Amino acid sequence: MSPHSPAPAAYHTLDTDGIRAFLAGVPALAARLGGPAAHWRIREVSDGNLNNVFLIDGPQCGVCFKQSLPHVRVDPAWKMPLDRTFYEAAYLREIRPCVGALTTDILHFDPDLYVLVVESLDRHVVLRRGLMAGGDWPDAARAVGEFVAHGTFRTSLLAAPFEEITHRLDVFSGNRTLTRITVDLILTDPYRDHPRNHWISPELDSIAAEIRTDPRVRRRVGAMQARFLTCRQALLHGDLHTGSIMVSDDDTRVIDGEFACPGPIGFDCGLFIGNLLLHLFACRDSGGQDRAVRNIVQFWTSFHDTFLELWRTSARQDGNGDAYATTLFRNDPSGLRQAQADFMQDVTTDTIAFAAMEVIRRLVGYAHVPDFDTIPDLAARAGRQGAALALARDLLADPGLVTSIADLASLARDRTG
Ligand code: SR1
Ligand code: MG
Repeated sequence: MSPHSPAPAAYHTLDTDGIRAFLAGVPALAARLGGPAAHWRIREVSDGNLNNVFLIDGPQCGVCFKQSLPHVRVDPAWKMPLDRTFYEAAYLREIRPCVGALTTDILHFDPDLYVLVVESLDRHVVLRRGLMAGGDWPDAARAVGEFVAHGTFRTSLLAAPFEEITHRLDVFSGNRTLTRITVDLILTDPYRDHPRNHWISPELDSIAAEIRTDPRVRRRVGAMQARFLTCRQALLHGDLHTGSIMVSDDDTRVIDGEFACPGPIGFDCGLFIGNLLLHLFACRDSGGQDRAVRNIVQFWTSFHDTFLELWRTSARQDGNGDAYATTLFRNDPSGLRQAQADFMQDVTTDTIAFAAMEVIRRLVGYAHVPDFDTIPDLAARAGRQGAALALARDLLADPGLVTSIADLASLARDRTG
């Protein structure tokens, strides 16, 4: 399967009648929904920036329908190729065997209409929206850590020989449309004048200018650009913010893998932690702030411990990954432990830098987060955003400021005032 380019002639954007007819024409989906198609309830739930998303409920079951648009959903003037649902489908096929029910099951992909159908999560809420409403899901951050650990370890050269790994990663190197979005919006635009950049108030002018003019920030951002584009450690989700997580009382799912690409593991970790930091700075009550700090630490502990456990188990079972090969360390267990600690420290360093860059792009770049909308007073909102930006600036300017995620969380907590 490979994506069409340019758009196939058969492509058209489906409205609710079109969706009903489409689903009725796929026997497995029609059977899953049950009953006559005329009885299916179809509602639009598009929440992200890029695609149309609908939930369809039948008498038996529900499904989630997602279709690429030939433009950015929230900005029709921004034209975009359709191939993103192809990559999301490919990511789900790749990752589902690694992470099981921590993501959704793929039910159907149509390569002409760029339609992806997955299981419906209609008893779940988007984690970002839930956190903004003051909710708490004490197991969610741990589950996301497990997702990242399994998904990245098992698509890395720690887990299998290069013949099994690199050609699978190569597929996702083709995800150029959305990788360009990441390169521009996260890694480049906030550090230059660009019409897409904006912020909520002139009170942020000075910190935005400082971020752009500090030579230490510039050097670090350059290094992180190179790291993102050259370090093919594993298959990344690529857009792991709190809007890409669905939670219920007893279940957590990672969705929206359309930005999947090969890259450094700390990128996924950094985006998730960056969004938890943004939530922390947007929280005004100490209970919410405590929970945000707890979520950061729980995510990291879960990711770190699960990843290392997978590595140790693989090494004990004579794992045949070509990186840090078991044969190299057969008579040197302490050498392997040190190598593992060094590897995890590199992931930590990447995570802190990418978290800082995610904070910056979500406040002075394009695609801001809504978390701060919970602060009605604009000056107070700008004050909190300024504090988050100053922390991000300091983290990039001084790589020695914090060297662990626990220290990052407590420094951020101190800076919320
Ligand atoms: C034009 S896309 C803007 C952002 O939305 C997605 O969720 C990604 O975060 C992307 O950077
Ligand atoms: Mg998304």
